[in-house]
Amino acid sequence: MQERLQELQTEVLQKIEQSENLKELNEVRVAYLGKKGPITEVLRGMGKLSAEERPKMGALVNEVREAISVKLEEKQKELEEAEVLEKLASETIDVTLPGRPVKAGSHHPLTKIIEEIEDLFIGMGYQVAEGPEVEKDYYNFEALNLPKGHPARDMQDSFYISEEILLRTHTSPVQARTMEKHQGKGPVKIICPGKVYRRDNDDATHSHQFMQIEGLVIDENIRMSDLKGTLEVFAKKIFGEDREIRLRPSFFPFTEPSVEMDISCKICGGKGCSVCKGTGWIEILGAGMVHPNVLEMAGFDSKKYTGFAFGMGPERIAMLKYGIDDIRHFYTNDVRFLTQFSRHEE
Ligand code: 2NM
Repeated sequence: MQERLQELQTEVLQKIEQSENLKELNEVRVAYLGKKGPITEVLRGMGKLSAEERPKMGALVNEVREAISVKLEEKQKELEEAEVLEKLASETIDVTLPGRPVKAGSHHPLTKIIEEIEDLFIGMGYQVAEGPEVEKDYYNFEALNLPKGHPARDMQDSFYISEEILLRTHTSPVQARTMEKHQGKGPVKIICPGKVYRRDNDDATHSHQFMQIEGLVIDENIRMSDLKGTLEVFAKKIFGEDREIRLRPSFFPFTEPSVEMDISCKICGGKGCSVCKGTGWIEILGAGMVHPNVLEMAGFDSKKYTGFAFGMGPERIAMLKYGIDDIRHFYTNDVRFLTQFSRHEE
């Protein structure tokens, strides 16, 4: 029995020494010192010993167990320390390495031009007004002097949802709604940016969905000269102080008289090139004095109040300002296009 114990001790101590990690060490502990282990077995066999042998043997077993425990504890400490060191080594970070750059997004070029135009008009005392994109026929056409059967409201040109509901074809219904809210009392001074929809085939200069910005001023004694001065300030602020403007007579159902505004071509300096098609002038917006029918339908006394209105396409403004050749660039969101505007005049 004594020999068996000696053997066991040598064997266990060796196994402990050979353990490479805490899991293995614990397996050794369980295998040799556990209830079903060989040491317990030796203890059980002590019942067969004589009265003299028993205490001697008992002392020896304790000695062996003590030796194993001490060795186990030593090894446990050693392995624990090794594990901590290994963890520290594997988690080392080099704080001197350069950081990974964070890719910041940028404002969409259309958002930028719209906000620039909004800011310009806010600076002149305008308020920004918005309204629904799904609109009543009444506000989109009727209230704007486009009665049923008018050629400019061809069913083929609009997205109708029902007989009386459609996707707005311009932002003018927002202005009709705002005028109505004023209950015949001026002044009204608003700028209306937003999405509009038309049944067009998409190409380089047309899109079935695009943006519009319209302005409206109503007060007593508003004259054509107020419109012209306002548009001149706008053109010079957006395109540069060196630009000239000119107004040409035109027609819109909701304004009378109506005009279109051109700016002088910067590319050729007025001599004529492909952008201005040889004329030296580039068309950028439509405008006019609000038609008395429009004022009256919205509840304004057209003998007391007059007003001017204008409308433009921010896509076209941005295309001219930044030299963009295809309107579809605004909607396809190619980052090679979008990132070109990330540092513009910031
Ligand atoms: C344009 C051209 C001319 C316009 C008129 C109105 C309203 F609602 F006040 F009558 N809003 N917008 C207008 C006038 C729009 O876009 C080319």
